[in-house]
Amino acid sequence: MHTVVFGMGRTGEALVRFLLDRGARVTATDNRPAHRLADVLERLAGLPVDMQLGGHDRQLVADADLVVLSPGVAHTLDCLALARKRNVPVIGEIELAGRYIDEPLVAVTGTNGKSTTTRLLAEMLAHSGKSVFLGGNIGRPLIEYVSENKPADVVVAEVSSFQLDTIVHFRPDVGVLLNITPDHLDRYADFEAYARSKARLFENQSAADTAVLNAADPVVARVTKGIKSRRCTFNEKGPKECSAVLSDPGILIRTPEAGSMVIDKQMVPLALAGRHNLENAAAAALAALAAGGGPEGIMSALAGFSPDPHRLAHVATLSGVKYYDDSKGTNVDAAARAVEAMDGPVILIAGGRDKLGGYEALREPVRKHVKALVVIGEAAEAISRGLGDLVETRRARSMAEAVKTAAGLAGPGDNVLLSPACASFDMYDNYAARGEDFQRAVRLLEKRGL
Ligand code: UMA
Repeated sequence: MHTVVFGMGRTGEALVRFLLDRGARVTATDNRPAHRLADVLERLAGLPVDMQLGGHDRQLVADADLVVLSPGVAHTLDCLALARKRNVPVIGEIELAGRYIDEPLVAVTGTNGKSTTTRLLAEMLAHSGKSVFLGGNIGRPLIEYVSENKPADVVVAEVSSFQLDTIVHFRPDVGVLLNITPDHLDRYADFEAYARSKARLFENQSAADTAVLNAADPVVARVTKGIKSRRCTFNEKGPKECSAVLSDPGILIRTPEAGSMVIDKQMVPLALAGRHNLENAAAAALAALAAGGGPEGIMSALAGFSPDPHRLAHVATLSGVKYYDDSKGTNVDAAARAVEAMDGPVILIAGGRDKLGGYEALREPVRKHVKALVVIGEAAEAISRGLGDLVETRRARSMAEAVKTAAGLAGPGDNVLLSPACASFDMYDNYAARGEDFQRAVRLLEKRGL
């Protein structure tokens, strides 16, 4: 069995190990040349894997029996055509992993709030006494769970649209779709194609499976019209058989599994401030109940929850200016939410790899809350064009320069916010590396007493 693995990042490495363990002949390929893959090559040294680096040869898949793609590799690549023509399956990593997972699987997707909801949900199940594997787009490829062979009670996965593009039979017992707003339009033909990709989460579900859906999102409603799954909805106006209603005092949840429960707003920690986080908490609670969690576990997980280190994280307060790292704000909607969550005027640092959806959704929040913009990366020009008429806009060539410029524009009571509205890949390996660079630059200011 000859398997060709596309992409040699975190997923590719895990795939190679899994496939070799199963006795497959493996060829791995990556766009990047060997010197830019030194770490992974070192870790895989001595293993019997053929490599084709620095590009993907058209003939590479000619004698393959199976092709497995990393999420970052577009399933529309030209060189995959030959495999498809020969009826060789071209699948993604979550499809392959899903075929070996027998335990209950809960998968979370949506444009924003995926990671917060996925982590919260995993915590809710853990606090309900279940052993949980947490992985997928959030960090650990699902195939690592299969390789480890340490069965958990529940597998909780964040899944991206990229991962859903390459499924065939992938079928979560519980699927969560939080919201759909423009993102990744650099990879999809249009918004509709992106939205349809998200709905694929439910395409193999039956009435025995659960779909947790945002009742107030018209795009979610539209793309999930025909699904066969049992529906549990959050953002409902009034209670239904399986629903969560968000109101002033808190979240009213009703499910056939647990009856009624109320999550008092006072119980939701500061780390989950804002309406969107109440939505995330409601979705996580519905999914946790569907996967065997209990009300007590849900409440105690909520009480102890701490956010992602690059999601609206307060880094420092220097000369009365607060610095926030929201590097996880990788699309326009996320950045708009971050700007709106700030208390006081904002100096916004934005930019990176443009996702080509435009910056329209940021205009109103920028007009209302932003004092000045500092733009970085490949999208600097596009952001200046989209928002520059609203506020003073400066260009910076590095994160250090951006932070310095923002500091110069800020006064006591202001907030310097990195919420890029773009992907990080023009300047960094990932959003975490970008956030760390921002935090380093802020600490440097602190050290210099600025
Ligand atoms: N590559 C090619 N050919 C291509 C494109 C890429 O060879 O045509 C190579 C790159 O040179 C690189 C490798 O593929 O060496 C990277 O593979 P990858 O982009 O799939 O990255 P991984 O390290 O495997 O990480 C992936 C997810 N990355 C993406 O979807 C871009 C991670 O999500 C995920 O945590 C990880 O698998 C484990 O499941 C990150 C992400 O940015 C957080 N996700 C996007 C998002 O959240 O917006 C979808």
